[in-house]
Amino acid sequence: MTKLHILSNRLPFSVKKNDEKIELIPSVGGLATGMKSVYGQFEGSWIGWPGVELDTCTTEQLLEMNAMLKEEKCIPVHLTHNETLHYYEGFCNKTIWPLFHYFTQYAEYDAADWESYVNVNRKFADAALSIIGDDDYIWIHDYHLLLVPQMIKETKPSVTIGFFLHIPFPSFEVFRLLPWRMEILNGLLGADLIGFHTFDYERHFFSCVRRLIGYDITLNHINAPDRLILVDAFPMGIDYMKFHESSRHLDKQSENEKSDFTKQLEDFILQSPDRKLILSIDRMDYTKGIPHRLKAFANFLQNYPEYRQKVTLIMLAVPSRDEVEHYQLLKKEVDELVGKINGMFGDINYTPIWYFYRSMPYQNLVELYHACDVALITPVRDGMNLVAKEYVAARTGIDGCIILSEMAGAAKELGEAILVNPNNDNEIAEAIRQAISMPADEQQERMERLQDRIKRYDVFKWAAEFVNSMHKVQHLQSEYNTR
Ligand code: ADQ
Repeated sequence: MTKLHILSNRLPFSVKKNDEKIELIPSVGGLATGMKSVYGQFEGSWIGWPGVELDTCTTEQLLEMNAMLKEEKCIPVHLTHNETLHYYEGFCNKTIWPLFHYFTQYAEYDAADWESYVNVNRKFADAALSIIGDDDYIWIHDYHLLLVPQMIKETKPSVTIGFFLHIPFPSFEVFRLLPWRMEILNGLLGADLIGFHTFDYERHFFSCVRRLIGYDITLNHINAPDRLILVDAFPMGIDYMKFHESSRHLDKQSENEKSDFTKQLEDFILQSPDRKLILSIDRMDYTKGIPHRLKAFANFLQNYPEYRQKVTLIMLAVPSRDEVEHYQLLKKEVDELVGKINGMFGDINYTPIWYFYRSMPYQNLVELYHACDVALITPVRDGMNLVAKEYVAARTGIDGCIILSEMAGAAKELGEAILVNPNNDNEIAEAIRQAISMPADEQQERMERLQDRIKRYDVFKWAAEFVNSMHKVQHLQSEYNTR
């Protein structure tokens, strides 16, 4: 039987070490959910880093961890502290992440980080090569593993390799800044199918391939000397029904079934029923546009004093990559801005911004999506942005408004949202006013269309379409080779 293997930086489990005991915690992220659906149909393994550094484990812990992961069909790629420092924190998060999100001034070009990136990609490729059969499929994920397609293709050319990039692919003028641009492009071109969230990223990729490598491209086929490579847009979806049903459950639950969190939210809304709640949720990342968003909210309160006391911004920021300096500086800036705005516009009865710097359990996340009138999502760059889709799925009263940055991949699909330029504080302030005063029938009309679309192209459809295209590319390649 043909097998489909998955390769990603992290496994769908996090390993926790409690009092020397090993525990596997399943990941609830979109990728793990989507993959489970295709994973069940094929035999195969998931290859990735279990999330603990090799140097911190005893031999017994390592053996126990490997055995537990094997039960889950997971193959660990163990990384040392030095590797997480140079490969992950270094090349992935200080070079590729800022550059691909157009933060060219943040990108560092460090030869030691690059060397580590090559070595770790080789480790992942070797782990895959040790288990894949000649006719198997392998689906590689994201910017951590850009060199792996070529490394596998060179050793096992008959394997069908798919690669999906979860972040933007930048324009040629930005990509060309990378000292290792040729190695990265050639690494990716080892794949048979390359997927992006949007057509724009695909277009930028084609332009880099044309200008740097010189391959001919017809429609969405790259005509490489040895084979055809298919490139396409696969906008990632979410598990719509999971969010929608969880939210429906909130509508139906009795008073004593309600969580403390829901009761507190309801009490707060009851104190002032015409109060509007605006929700902001992201990882604490400079690409997410959090300082601009806060300044825009301050502009809104400044320009429309009649809404003071009546609008609260609930801002959740999940700690992320806090070992990297730019993230520490961002956290400081956000802390200060929240303090400044609350100090400026708040009083004993009114706190304009509720700020939580932590991860939230899924249930609380749904309760917030369910309770808030507006989602304010204004990244300066974002490959897709799943929060926007989760908010749509969790609206059961078919009302609610989204203010969405045009720089998020999701904007291509969510045309009924209020689209804004995330750098324009005044435009965002106006959008907030428009959202909280939008007539109910207009909200409903927009939300129904959004829900139809997000429901139809969910994460299961996304994963299935990618795998179908892996089948399709095999046929295209055999036609191409017999020409
Ligand atoms: P991210 O940059 O992490 O993903 P996003 O797509 O918004 O961004 O996904 C964040 C996920 O984290 C969502 O599922 C959300 O529910 C969850 N989350 C956010 N805040 C949380 C909190 N406080 N507590 C718990 N969970 C929280 C990368 C790319 C994106 C791309 C995705 C998928 O940067 O552009 O959409 O991959 O391809």
